[in-house]
Amino acid sequence: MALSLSRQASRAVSSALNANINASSVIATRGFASEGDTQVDLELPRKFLLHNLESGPNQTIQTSKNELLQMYEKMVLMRRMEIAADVLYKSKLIRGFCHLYDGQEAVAVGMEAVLTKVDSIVTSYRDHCIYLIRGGNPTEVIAELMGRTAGATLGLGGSMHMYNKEWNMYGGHGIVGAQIPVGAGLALKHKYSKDGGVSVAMYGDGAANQGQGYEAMNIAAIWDLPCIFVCENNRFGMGTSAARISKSQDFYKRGGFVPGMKVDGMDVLAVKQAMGFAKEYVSKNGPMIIEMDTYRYHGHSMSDPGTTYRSRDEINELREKRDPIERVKALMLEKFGVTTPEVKAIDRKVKEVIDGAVETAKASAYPDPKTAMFKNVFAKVDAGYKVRGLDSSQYHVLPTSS
Ligand SMILES: Cc1ncc(C[n+]2csc(CCOP(=O)(O)OP(=O)(O)O)c2C)c(N)n1
Ligand SMILES: [Mg+2]
Repeated sequence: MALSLSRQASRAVSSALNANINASSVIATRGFASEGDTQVDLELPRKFLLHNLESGPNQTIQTSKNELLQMYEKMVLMRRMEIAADVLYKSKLIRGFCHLYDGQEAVAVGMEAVLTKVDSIVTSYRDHCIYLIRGGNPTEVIAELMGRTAGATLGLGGSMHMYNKEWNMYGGHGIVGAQIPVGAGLALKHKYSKDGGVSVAMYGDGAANQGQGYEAMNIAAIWDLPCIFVCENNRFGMGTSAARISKSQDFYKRGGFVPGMKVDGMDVLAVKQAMGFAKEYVSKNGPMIIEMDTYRYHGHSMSDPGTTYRSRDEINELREKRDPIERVKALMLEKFGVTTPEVKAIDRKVKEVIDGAVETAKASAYPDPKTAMFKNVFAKVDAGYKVRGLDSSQYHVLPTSS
């Protein structure tokens, strides 16, 4: 899959930006900008749609050249990593489940521009880029996909179960919708411990039809939990379009009494603005839904070519008109004085990082079968292994030789 779009596509994206800029010199305090960056006011092209809210995020956002460069680099890193995974899968170096995130990069990057590591995230099986943006590196992701010990979970979890407690990244869940109540539970933790954090529970348009999400929203609303329910509406659940299975596709309204916002999930700055608003809102008032209007370029997983239930024209149109990477690139080139060689230098750097990650992952060993079988499942006791978490009246000891 080509990383960059045609010049014509770039132009289409840039005219869609409709950016109205005023330069001002303000010290950056948030996002990926650094202190002293010149901040610029930008008008966000797409209006936020609101549900049960008197007012929403400001349509004007402040950003800087530095912040955009960083957002661009992070999104290109994700895109290249997922494309590398596609290639490795087709060479049979990755097997089993593998759900790619390309197309949806602006959601991950825009959210993380606001969140801190005190905040928690829990997501579905489409987790590679969430792991990456929370603090992981491409070697850990690619090695995990290949089942190697250099992987995020030492090659034991695989594509759907990337996790890191240190950065409050709670996975990686294969059961559709099951992570939503976990997200509400994490919000309870934040409220109970008064650590100032919020919880982000991510789910898809398909998962939005699951009952447990609404149970979680109810309890989060009753207890005023600082939970942001992020519905990534990428228009499909496997090969079924949201239109076929969702009586209402206004996912931001589906919480009823829970306020919601619909956001252009292909615009990293809009996502950042919405997240900033939501973080403040849920910390004071209890939960909120953000529906991210986004699109997945790949099929549902590697076993789905993704072309039988949607047309190539639809995919191409999305890529040409709304690609999140091209949008930021056009903005930087046209309004922030970034040059094409600067952009190309980032692209080259990212390519080297991903090529290096693939090589390191390939050189990494598979887990020792005994470790893979027993670690985190069984605990060593004198006579052999026992199931972790059970007391001696409840388990039979497995002899070491088994
Ligand atoms: C409880 C449950 N039902 C069905 C499945 C099979 N399944 C896996 S992904 C998926 C579609 C989910 O779509 P969506 O929530 O829109 O997320 P996306 O894959 O688009 O990110 C289904 C039905 C499952 N894993 N768990
Ligand atoms: Mg979906």
